[in-house]
Amino acid sequence: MDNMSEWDHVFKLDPNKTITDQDLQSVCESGTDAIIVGGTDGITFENVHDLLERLQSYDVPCVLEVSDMEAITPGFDGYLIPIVLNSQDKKWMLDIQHQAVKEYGDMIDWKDMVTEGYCVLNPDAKVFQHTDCCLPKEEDVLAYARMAEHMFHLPVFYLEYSGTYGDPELVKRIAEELNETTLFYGGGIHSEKQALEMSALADVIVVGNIIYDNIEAALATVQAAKQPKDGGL
Ligand code: 1GP
Repeated sequence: MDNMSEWDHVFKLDPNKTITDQDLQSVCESGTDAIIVGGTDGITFENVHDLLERLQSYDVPCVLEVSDMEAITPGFDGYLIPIVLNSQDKKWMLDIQHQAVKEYGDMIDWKDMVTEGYCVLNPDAKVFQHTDCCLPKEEDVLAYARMAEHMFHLPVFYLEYSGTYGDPELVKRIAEELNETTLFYGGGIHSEKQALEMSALADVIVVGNIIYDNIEAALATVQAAKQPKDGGL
């Protein structure tokens, strides 16, 4: 997990969704910087383990975004621990992480663990409802970003629009604010043009759903994200 600050593009695979061997191969050999395994619904030890086994044929780094303690599976290159900053329930910021450390603290290899400060901005997203989020205003998002960097020193701040394309102006404002913390943007990237736009602003773009809807469009986002950051549109 040492080189995460060098990532531009990651694919997020949902263990609860079906992907053919051919599409999985295309995703893994696409030139993406890493595969994140994660999702909100139906994540089990079995489906995470099955997907990891298939991914292990490829060289691409694979990290597990832990959404359910029961699904923590050994063998990943790293573990992302979400902390949902705009949740109204401290369970999603502190309590489940506390439980996980209490149970597995002796076994955790801390250098492979990265915490992500999530700010969820699509009220229709499953993750928004599941983690009982409130919709922050722009000034609130800015404050969360500042807290992530200056108060909590989180390695990652994640603007999560899962399922819908976000507001580039807001992403730009947050990107300008963060220096040490890596900015992830995820949500609704379905085309090369969108990938170019968001990757010119955020450090890392996360591409999810389109993998399952249009594999060619998904693959086209990789090269777009590899353009120089000041390339723009
Ligand atoms: C979801 O941010 C990722 O957690 C990617 O979003 O599935 O909308 O591409 P999409």
